[in-house]
Amino acid sequence: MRATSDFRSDTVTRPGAAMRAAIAAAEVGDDVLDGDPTVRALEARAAAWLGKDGALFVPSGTMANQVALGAWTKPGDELIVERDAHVVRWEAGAAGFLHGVQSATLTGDRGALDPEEVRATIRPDFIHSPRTALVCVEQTHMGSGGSVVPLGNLRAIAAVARERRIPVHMDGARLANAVVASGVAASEFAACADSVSLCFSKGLGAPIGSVIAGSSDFLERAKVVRKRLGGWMRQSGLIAAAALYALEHHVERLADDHALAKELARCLHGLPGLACPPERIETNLVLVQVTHRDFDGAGLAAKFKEHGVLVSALSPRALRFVTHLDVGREDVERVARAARSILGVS
Ligand code: TLP
Repeated sequence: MRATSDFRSDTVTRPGAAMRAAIAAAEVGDDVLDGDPTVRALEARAAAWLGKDGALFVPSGTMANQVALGAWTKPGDELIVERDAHVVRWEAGAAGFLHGVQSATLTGDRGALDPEEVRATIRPDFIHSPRTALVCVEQTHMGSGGSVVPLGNLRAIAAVARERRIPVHMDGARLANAVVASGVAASEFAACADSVSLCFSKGLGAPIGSVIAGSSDFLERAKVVRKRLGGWMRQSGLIAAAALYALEHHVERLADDHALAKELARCLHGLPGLACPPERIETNLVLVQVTHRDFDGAGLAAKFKEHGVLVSALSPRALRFVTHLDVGREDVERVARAARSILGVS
């Protein structure tokens, strides 16, 4: 049994022996001067998986999103985005800070924007209005607990945006989870967007790295933004090798994480003051609503820690458990035991 069972995020995984061997064996070069061969291989492989012309390797999912925003917008522009999206809630105001753009936020239904609301939010061509420069979608949608935004909805959003010649960016940090959960190809989801980010350091289990993919025209502009943000790295083949390994070996196994997340929800749902209906768990995130009269989210997380379980308190009323490569059935059993002990259930 591990000393702690870490459910805070799927970002916590550590590379195993085979991934470390791939890192050690990586052929590298100076990516800025000559192109690093392993980075190029990863970019080509990710672009093919996403059905895009190309992809750029960047250090993080946040940078992938911000490279896209910088490539699509000008200061004074506006983007349309779901109110709980990572780009507005979790990137420290980067859209305004880095690019001078503001966000028109809409409330989604488990991450899905209403196409008619998007249409109504697009600004008219009017001197007093900001220009609507971008629509952002997120797949899977983190804020609603890893829900898969349906392909039909993404297509409808893309149709509305394209009518008005507005590009769509997809934050696909956990796109691979959506692919495995739905059976829809990554390229089908990605076809609904003009740029797509994809993270290797979440459920795919690599230590570092994301890509931002799109058309050749988009990538020309994106390269300049990556350069400005300091995201063009040198012998980055070392980390790209881990990402390549992850893309080759860790996609299908995400189904195990999804099954484990459902199992975890079954253990917790209905305990006093906790709700996380298992039928709502679609991928590897379990959002638990906390309505206990003695504990808020942070209080419960502290109690879980005493039992060797690490979990994130996303708000006073919500805990988030995330399943990944480095937790298994015995860790879920530990959560169940801990919860019963904390809540006094025999
Ligand atoms: N999300 C992290 C935290 O920032 C909340 C997590 O633990 O879930 N898009 C989405 C949808 C994400 O969930 C994240 C990371 C990112 C982008 C940013 O990725 P990084 O952390 O690599 O910058």
